[in-house]
Amino acid sequence: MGCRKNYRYLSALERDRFVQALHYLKSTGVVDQFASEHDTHFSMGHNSSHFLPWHREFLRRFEDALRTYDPDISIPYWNSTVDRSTTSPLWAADFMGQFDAAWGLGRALGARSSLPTARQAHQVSALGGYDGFWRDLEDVVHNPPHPWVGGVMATSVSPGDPIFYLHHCWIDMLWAHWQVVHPGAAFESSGAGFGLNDPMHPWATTPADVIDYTTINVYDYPRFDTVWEDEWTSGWTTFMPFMLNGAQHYLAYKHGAGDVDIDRIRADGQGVDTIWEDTWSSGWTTFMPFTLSGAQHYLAYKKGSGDVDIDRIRPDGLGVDTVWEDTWTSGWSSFVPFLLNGHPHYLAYKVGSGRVAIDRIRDNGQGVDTIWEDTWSTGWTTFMPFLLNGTPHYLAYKIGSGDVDIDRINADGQGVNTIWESTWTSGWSSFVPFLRHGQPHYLAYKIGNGRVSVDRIKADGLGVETMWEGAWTKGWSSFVPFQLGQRNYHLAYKYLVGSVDIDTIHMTCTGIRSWILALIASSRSVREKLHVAVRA
Ligand SMILES: [Cu+2]
Repeated sequence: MGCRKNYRYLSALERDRFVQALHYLKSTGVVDQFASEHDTHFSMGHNSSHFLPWHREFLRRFEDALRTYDPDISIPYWNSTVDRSTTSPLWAADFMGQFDAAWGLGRALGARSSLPTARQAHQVSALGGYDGFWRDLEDVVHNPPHPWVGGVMATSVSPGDPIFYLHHCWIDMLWAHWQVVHPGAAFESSGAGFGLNDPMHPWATTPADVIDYTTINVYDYPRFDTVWEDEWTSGWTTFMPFMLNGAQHYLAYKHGAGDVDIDRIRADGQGVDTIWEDTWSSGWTTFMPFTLSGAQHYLAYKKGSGDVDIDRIRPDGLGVDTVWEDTWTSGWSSFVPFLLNGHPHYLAYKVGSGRVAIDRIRDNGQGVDTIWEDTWSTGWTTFMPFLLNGTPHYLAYKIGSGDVDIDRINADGQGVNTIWESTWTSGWSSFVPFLRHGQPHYLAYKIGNGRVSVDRIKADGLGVETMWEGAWTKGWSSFVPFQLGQRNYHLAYKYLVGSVDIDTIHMTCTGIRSWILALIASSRSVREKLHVAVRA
């Protein structure tokens, strides 16, 4: 039992150990044996309902062989719908790149065929029956990467190229995910000799023996499960999350009507309870939360009129009190909160003029002081704050042009430094931050076509890596990220139709690891038993 991860989540040690084990198995002839077995029994493992279980068993056996070199190895996976570049770290000399010349693989990356798309993978995964699922998974998603890599990988001895195992690990993961999402879908035989209890030559193993992937390995990848859904009125424009008395709350506001609610999210994530409601003037465009002396506050601003308030949320959540008000110039479109030396600050930006300022909120909440000002280009629509090595950063994005930056806020609050810039496709409308394995990640979403991506910020802040991509329905306008226990959630809402749901982001391997750690902490004898079980 192990944790199969995206190869990008391998530590340097795990990566090197995997590479060394591959070289070891090549030197002992095992790699060539596996390639020859795949060739000999090609018709057993392809174009039939045995395709998925046959390769699951094939991978399990190869993984067992790798574990004779080091028992902690699990095969990592390559998601070819997101990792599409021939200059990806996948093909670097310290990883898969070194095998091309060393093993005479004759690869020609990208010369023939093209990789499957996230939308194709999503469409296949949405199929309800096993018979349709395996056929399209094999044909549409599994086949193209073989000729895309080229050389040995494009032939029936493809397991002679180690990328085969990373590719098939991902295919197996898609099957595992499909099994979780379609618990009632039965195995369907494609013909005589390919049933649930028919042996998969050259082994006596049957599909029934491997149908439960959790008895073999678990997969580590972001998975979104809806835990609650409902229909609300349409028109909620703002959701400002905050914590009160240990519970997750948010303030919801309708820009058009002025309706305002304070809702509490239930401790199990199964819904929300409105604890206070009122009607305010319309037109508030920003609610930026911060804490002062342990009390939850926010700055509210109307982009149209320039009206600004600092309000304090009552300790019981039953309403708010205005502690300061003023009128500013109109047009401030973004407020990015951060802490400097424990004091709440924010960066404010006008999308129309490019005007930018860093302000410090006074300790008594009675107003703000501007400590830096500048003028940038216009058009930045998103600023997603995150911490890297304890220092406030943000990712800035222009929905119109796709320009993207990662900036670091200077320690004295006197401006920012751009540490990375690039250009993406246009149209990303939401960036929802969360932590995974202690590293900043975010979910990015396009309201126009439903495209969704989970990206990780690189440890040095010099760019991001896409870990997963998919397709949801269009029209989600607000995402409220929050945590319950160790688990990440978000509440998602569609402004136009009022649909709302709460999704949880699963982190399978982390869950298992923390379960094991809890057991280890609980007793020494359990630890000894567990040690035996984990090794077994
Ligand atoms: Cu294959």
